[in-house]
Amino acid sequence: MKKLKIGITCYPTVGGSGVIATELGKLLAERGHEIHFITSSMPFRLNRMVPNIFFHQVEVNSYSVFQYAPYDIALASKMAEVIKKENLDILHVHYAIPHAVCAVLARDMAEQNVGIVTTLHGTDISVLGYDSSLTGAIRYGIEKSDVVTAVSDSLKNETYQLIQPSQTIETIYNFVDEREYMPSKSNIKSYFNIQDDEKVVIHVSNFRKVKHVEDVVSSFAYIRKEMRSKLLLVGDGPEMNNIINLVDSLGLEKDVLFLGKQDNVSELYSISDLKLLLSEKEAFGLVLLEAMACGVPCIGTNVGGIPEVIEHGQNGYIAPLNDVEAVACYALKILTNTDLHKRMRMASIETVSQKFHSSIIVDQYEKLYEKVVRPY
Ligand code: GMT
Repeated sequence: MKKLKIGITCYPTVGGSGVIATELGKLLAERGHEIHFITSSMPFRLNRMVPNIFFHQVEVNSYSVFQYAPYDIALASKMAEVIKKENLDILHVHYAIPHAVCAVLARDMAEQNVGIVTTLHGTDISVLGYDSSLTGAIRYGIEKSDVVTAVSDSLKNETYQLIQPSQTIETIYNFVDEREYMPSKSNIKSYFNIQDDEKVVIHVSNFRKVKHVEDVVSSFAYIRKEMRSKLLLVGDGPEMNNIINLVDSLGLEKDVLFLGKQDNVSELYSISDLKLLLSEKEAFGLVLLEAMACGVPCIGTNVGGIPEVIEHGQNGYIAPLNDVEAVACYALKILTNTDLHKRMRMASIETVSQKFHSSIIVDQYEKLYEKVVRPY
C-alpha cells in the first residue's frame, strides 16, 4: 500500500492504551509509514531510536487565569500544527476523551483533509461514558471521526448501548510484539528465592479498584493451602495499601511477592505457571495476551472482553466475578495436572498467533487507513 504520514495521539504514560498506540506506531514505521507521535511526553515504550518515527511534544502552560491547565486546547493546537507542517494523511487517536474531540478541532483549525481514526480502549466508555457531563462530547468525537474502532466486541456493544452514536464501530483486537513476548527458558526463580517445586501465580495491573486485586490474593490463599506456591504481584496503584494489609491479615507475607512496576514482564512470565485477572471492568485485558504469548494459561472473570481472549477450558478458564472459590478450584485443576497445563500452555501460544498476531492486527489498521485517506 501507499506509504502514509500518520499522527498518533495517546496517553503516553503506563497503561494499555498507550502501549497499543506505541507498539502500533513502531510496527507501522517498520512497514515504511512515517509516524508522528503527538503526546504530552515521550511514550514510555518508545525507548529506542526507530527510523520513521518522530515525536512532537504537547506543551501545556499554566497561567494564573486558568484554574486548570488547558491540555485539550494545547493538544489540538499541536495536532493542527503537525497536520499542516507534515502534511499528515491520518490522525489516529487512542482514547475518546479528549483525544477524538481534539482531533476534530485540529482538523478544523488546520483546514486540511486529514482522516481521523479513533480507537476506544475501555474506561473512555465504561467509566467516562456514565458521566452525563461527558457523554455528549464522547458521542461528538465518535461521530465526527471517519472511522472508529473498539478493542473488543464487548466494548463496541457497550458503546452502542451507552453512547448511541450514529457511527459504525469496528472491532480491532489488541496484539503484542511477539519478538518481546514469547516462551523462554530463562530461569530467574532463584532471584526471588522461589524453589523449583513451587508453582508461581502472577497478577499484573495498575492496582485500581476495578482490578479486584483482593480477589487475586483471596484465591491465592485457597491455592496456597493446597500446594507450595508463590504469588507475584506486579504493578502499583491506589489499592496497594489495602492489598498489603490483606496479605498480612491472611498470613501470606512469605508467599506473596510485591514486585512493583517492572519493565521486563516477559521474564517474569517465563517463571509463571498461571495468570489471574479478576477485574470487574476490562475491555480487553492486554496483560492476558502478554502472558499467553509467553505460554502462561490465564483465569479471568466473565467480564467485558475477557471471554473474547480466554477460551474457557481451552487456554484457561472464565470464572464469575467475585467468586474466589471458583477461581481457586480452576487454578488447582491447572496447577496439579501437568497434561492439562501443557495443553493450555500450547493453546495459549496458539491463540495469540492465530487470533491476535500483530501482523493480522496491523493489516486491519492499514486497511482502515486506506479507506479514510482523503484526496487533497
Ligand atoms: O486497564 C487500565 O486501567 C488501563 C486502560 C488504559 O486506558 O490504558 O486499559 C484499557 O485499555 C487496554 C488496551 O486496549 C485494555 O487492554 C484494557 O482492558 C482497558 N482497561 C479497562 O477496560 C479497564
